[in-house]
Amino acid sequence: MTLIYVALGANLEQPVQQLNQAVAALEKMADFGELTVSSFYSSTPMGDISQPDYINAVARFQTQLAPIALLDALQNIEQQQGRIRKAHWGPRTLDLDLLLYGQQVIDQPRLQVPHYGMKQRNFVLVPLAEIARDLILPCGQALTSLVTTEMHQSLHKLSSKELILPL
Ligand code: ROI
Repeated sequence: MTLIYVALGANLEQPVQQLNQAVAALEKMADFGELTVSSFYSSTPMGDISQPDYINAVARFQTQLAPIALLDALQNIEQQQGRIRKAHWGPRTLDLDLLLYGQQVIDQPRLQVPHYGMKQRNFVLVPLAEIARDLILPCGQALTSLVTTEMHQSLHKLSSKELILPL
């Protein structure tokens, strides 16, 4: 059994609903105990392509799946939610990125864990720190040492009202 973290992101086709649906699908995958999910955050798009703001969150659960089987399962959920991805770094209906698989370091053509971009991405680190304050990354770095005040300021945590009304 391994504790894993997944980053969720969406900026098309009612992103809040996309994330809620993805959380429900991940809950079915969680083997024992509960799935923990962070607040939802709206974030400005990273990258040069002009596109709508994203909704981002991070989820944690236990799994018995091996890393590649887990990746397949995550991609399956993306497909089921009609993943549209027009361009690399372009808008998408749903993105599920495996951030951490226990303390393992994985470097395979299809899968790099820890996720290559996570240390630079406020929309990953802030929700991750919300549910895993004391996390130490496989490289030995404490998560708290990576999260800055500016990172918090550039994200907007969605209120319960915003979660009910479609954005
Ligand atoms: N930008 C934000 N803010 N959130 C994302 O989830 C996200 N995902 C991406 C790129 C296009 C890099 N930009 C993003 O894949």
